[in-house]
Amino acid sequence: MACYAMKRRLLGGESMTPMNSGDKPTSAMHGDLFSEASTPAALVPGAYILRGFASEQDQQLLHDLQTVLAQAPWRHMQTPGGLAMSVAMCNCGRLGWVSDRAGYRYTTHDPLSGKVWPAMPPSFAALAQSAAATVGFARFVPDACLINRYQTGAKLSLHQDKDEQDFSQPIVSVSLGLAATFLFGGLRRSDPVLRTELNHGDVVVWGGQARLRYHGILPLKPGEHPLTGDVRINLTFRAAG
Ligand SMILES: O=C(O)CCC(=O)C(=O)O
Ligand SMILES: [Mn+2]
Repeated sequence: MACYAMKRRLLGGESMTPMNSGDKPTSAMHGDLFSEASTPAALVPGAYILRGFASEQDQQLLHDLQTVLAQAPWRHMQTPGGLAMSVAMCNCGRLGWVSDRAGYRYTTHDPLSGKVWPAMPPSFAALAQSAAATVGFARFVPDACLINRYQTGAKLSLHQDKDEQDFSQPIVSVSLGLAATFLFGGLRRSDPVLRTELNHGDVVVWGGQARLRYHGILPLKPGEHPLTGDVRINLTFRAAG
């Protein structure tokens, strides 16, 4: 219990103002169709949900996250337009994704500390590679892990992951803690959007023809998770450089 309390202190942060979403999903996914643990289910061609794939390693992942956070703390990056993002972020791996007034890009160094980003914990890399291989991306070697922390009301608007060099490599996205609604659209922002609930331990992998699909997260609902407290943690793995 003491261990959980410590994790929750380190995972938590300043309070956030709830935000409203402008996202309007146009069709619904049925979570119960995809509830069997670790059986990959195709969301659309090239995109898969592996329910509970990370559940067994959850404590290890959260433990290793503390080591990363001790070197690169949470921060709310600025959008190029100058607004603070509602999701708090940090990075580990050779490359880290950053956003500021100059735009979106990958850097080898944390702008806050001037030091290289913390190393990617072996538990992170192994999980990402194993999830990717399970759905056919056997050569995936992530060099970047963007770590997102959602507090109540935090959201990620529909966007494409397109700052990476090689779109033949997939995205691997791991959910820990509170559940959130994942939006998965098409190749244009205006395309219809599927929605599905992402729960603790779920992993989504998208690549191939799905690699550049728009996606996002609806504002996080308040809640309490035994391992993360009042937040959702997402680990997004990419082969960026
Ligand atoms: O939190 C998530 O599940 C998605 C994160 C994401 O899309 C990103 O970091 O680019
Ligand atoms: Mn993304």
